[in-house]
Parts: sequence; C-alpha cells; structure tokens
Amino acid sequence: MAVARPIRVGLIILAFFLAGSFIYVSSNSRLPTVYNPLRSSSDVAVDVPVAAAVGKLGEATEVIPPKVVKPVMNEEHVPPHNDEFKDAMEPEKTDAEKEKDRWDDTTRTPEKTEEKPAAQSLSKEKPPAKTDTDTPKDVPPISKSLTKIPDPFVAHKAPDVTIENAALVMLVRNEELHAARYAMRQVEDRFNRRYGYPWVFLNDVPFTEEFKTMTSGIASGKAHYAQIPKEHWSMPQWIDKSEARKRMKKMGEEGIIYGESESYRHMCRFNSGFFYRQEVMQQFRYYWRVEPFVEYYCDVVEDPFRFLAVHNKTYTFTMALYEYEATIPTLWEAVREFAKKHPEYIHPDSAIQFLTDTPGAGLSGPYNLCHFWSNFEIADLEFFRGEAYEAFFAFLDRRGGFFYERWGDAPIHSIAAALFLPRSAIHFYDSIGYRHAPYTHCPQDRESHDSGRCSCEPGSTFDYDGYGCLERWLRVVEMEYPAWPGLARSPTVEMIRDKGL
Ligand SMILES: Nc1nc2c(ncn2[C@@H]2O[C@H](COP(=O)(O)OP(=O)(O)OP(=O)(O)O)[C@@H](O)[C@H]2O)c(=O)[nH]1
Ligand SMILES: [Mg+2]
Repeated sequence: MAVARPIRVGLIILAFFLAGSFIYVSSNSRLPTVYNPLRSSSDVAVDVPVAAAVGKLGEATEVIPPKVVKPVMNEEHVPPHNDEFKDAMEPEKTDAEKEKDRWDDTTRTPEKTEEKPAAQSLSKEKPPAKTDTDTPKDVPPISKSLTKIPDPFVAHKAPDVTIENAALVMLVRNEELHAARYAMRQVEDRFNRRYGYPWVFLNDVPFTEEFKTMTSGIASGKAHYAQIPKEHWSMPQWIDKSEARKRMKKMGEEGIIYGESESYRHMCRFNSGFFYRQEVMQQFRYYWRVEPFVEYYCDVVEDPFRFLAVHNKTYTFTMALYEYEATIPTLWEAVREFAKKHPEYIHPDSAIQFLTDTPGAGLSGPYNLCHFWSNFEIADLEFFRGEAYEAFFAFLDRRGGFFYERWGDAPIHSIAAALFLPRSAIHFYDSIGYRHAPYTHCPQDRESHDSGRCSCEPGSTFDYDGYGCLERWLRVVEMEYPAWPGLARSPTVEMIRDKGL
C-alpha cells in the first residue's frame, strides 16, 4: 500500500516520540526503591547520589552499591558486657540464624548443662510446630534449645574478669527452694552476674533434683551441692540427750524463740564449727554467706572478696545487735575460762571493748550481748581454720551449750573475731544495702542514693536502733558514720578510692 511521503515522515517522528516517552517513564519508576529514605529501616540510612544511581536519560544505568550508614551509639550508654547492645550494632539476622545462635549459646557451657538433669521440666509447653521450610536441617529441635535461657539474659560476666578464690555459700532446706532463689537472684543481679563466683549449697539431707535444677539456673558460676556428714549434724556422744531434750522442752515452754527446736541447734552448731570444714569448702579462701529470703538493695560495684584481700579484712558485717540472754546464760563464763587457758590467742589490739561496757576491765566485765548478725558475712575462711578459732570451738562444743542452752553461731563468730583479730581486720560493710527480716541496713551516705546505686530508704536502717550495737562498734574503731543525710560518700567506697582494689 502506497503512503504519501509527508505521512511516512510524520509516522516515523510519532514512533520516535512514543519510544522516548516509554524509556523515560520506566527509568523514573525505579527511583523510589533506591532513593526513598523512608524505605530503609529507621536505624539504617541509605545514602545514594541520585544521578549516580539512576543515570541520565538514555544512558546505561550503572549500579553503585549503597553506602550503609550505621547509627552512632553513644559509648557511655552502652553497658559493659551487654551482648544485647552488641547485637544491635550487627546487621539484622534471619530467624534461622538467630535460632542457631541460641543453640550455640546453650552448648558453650557443657559442665553447666550437665548439672541440669531435670531441665526438660522447664519447657513443658511445646513451642509451635515449625514447618520444614523454616527449620534448617542442621539446627537441633527448638524444645531442646529452650531448656536453658540464652546466655545474654542470665550471665553478664565479663570475659576477662579475674576473681578471687571464693564462693557464695547457702545452708538451706529443700523446702526453702523459692526463698533461696529469691535471695540468689538478688545477689546475682546486684553483684555476681559480672563475676560468676561459684555457689555452694549445703544441706543435712540430699538436695532434690528440682532444687538443683532451679538454683543452678540462677547461678552464673558453677553450683556445688553437698550433703553434710551425719557427725556434723547430730549431738556429740558427750551430750546427755535426755537432759538436753528436757531443757529444750523447758525453753520452748518459756517462749524462747526456737527454744524447743533441736534442728535449729544443729544449724547453730554447724554454722559455728563445721561449715568451713566441709570437703567442698576446702578449695575456697573466702565466702559470702547468703540465707534464703534475704534482700540486697544496692549494686555492689566492687568485688568484696578482692576488697578483703587488698584491705586486709578478715571479717565483715552489716548489722550488729544484742543477743537474747536466755539463749546463752553460761556462754560468757565459758569464754572467760578459755581466754584464761589461752591468753596467747587474744590479740593485743583486739575489739574486746565491743563485747563489754566496763572500760579496762577486759573479760572480767559482763558481756553486753553485742554481736555481728551472722546471716550476712563476707569473711576469710583462714580465720575459722586457724588454731585460735578451732581451739575455741572445740572448747565450747565440749561444754554442751549448743544443746543444753541454745548458743547461736552469731555470738560465737563475733566473740572470736572481737578477741582473736586486730580491730582493723573487722569491717563494717556500710555500702551494702541488706535485709534479713526484721532488720535492714541501708547505706547512710549521699552518694549511694544520689547515684541511683541503692533502692532502700535511708531512714529504714537499723544502724541507730536502740536494739542495735553499731554505735558501740563505731566507738571501738573510732569511725565517723553520721545518720542520713550523712557523709558525702560511704567510708568503704572512700577506702577503695584511697587504696584501690
Ligand atoms: N539444711 C538445713 N538448713 C537449715 C535448717 N535449719 C536452718 N537452716 C538454714 O540455716 C540458716 C539459718 O536458719 P534460719 O531459720 O534462717 O535461722 P535464723 O536466721 O536465726 O532465724 P530466722 O529469723 O527464722 O531467719 C538458713 O540458711 C536456713 O535455711 C535445717 O534443719 N536444715
Ligand atoms: Mg535466717
């Protein structure tokens, strides 16, 4: 078919025009996917020069890899050793990769996993079934990986932290499991998760699997479970058992707290003379005693075991109070006799003035009943294993006062420390906020509270209570410790700042 020449020229021009329009529209339609910053995730901005990415109309498009700008994180706001923050800096992982990481975390500590024989019971609820497409073949089943919470949520231990030869020690009954966990969680959160000190659990009967599983889950360090030998938890053969039981009954009738309890007496005797002799304890130099249900109110920023080592402290306490006289009627007499027999054990710079209110009278003055409350103790086991303490305990044990009366481990430890150690080796650990019902010690200095380190109410402290003995102690060591709003900083913290750790 013949077409006039002007019409042919017009059609060619029209065809060029349509082709050009098509190329222009299709090039521009790719703009948003590369350029639109709202398309990228809120914390990763993509910075791409427009012309370079798109190219000029009609030219071949050169693909330049986008420059990823990572968010700038303020170093000061990144808590040390917090893996979650580190993860936030890494590129987003797929679900399968995350699941693989969780499994790797759970298998990194084989000795802890071994100690969790009943751990399966924690994951009774099965996770939703996964399809073949979202579970890679080399990833173990999810129900197994859930038997332990991934490390970042449990342990925040610094990889390079050095620790002392020490343990957290708890004498506890199986039925106190949840009270034990309550106390443990606080010790871990306030201190131990950064160090991973081992825990030692002691019991006069075997620990249940449930107890072991649920406490080792909280422990950031290794957990040891030991049963106390029978001879450390029974009346020695020189005790007249029927006489002892008669007296227990009478003390119970008189309304003396735990007066009728034989097990309480085993506990007091064990804590006086046997806890440091347990086989599991032989490997340790220092210990921190923790009881079920106690509470900790302040972050413990230093390592107290290291504090003891560097500052030559042997015995530390947070509260001091009077003992019930009816539980120790003949204890002081026995102490006097022992001191007469062994004057060599009394330290020339002892804290004897903490025990008696008659200046210069030495042990001939009456016992004022003051003692350190031993449910909290951070101390050097060498003291208990030393000649003086061992002889002292053996002497007292022969007297039978643990059973005929109801001698407690608190006055025994305290009298020994006050007589056999130099005053300077006993430390009032004022910076540790602590509660064992019904009393609380709350730091009295401004910094402990203004810094946000503590959560207790300063006025709740037992320090200046009429039933307390702290003021006597402060006089013995000539220490200034005014009530809230007291010193600018805790005396313990000042010591660390002066002499270091
Ligand atoms: N295994 C075991 N532990 C015990 C027994 N009696 C006491 N304990 C533990 O010994 C420690 C001291 O006992 P508590 O009953 O707290 O004695 P307490 O502190 O003088 O008295 P409370 O005011 O009741 O706390 C705690 O850690 C108890 O868990 C016992 O018969 N067996
Ligand atoms: Mg208690």
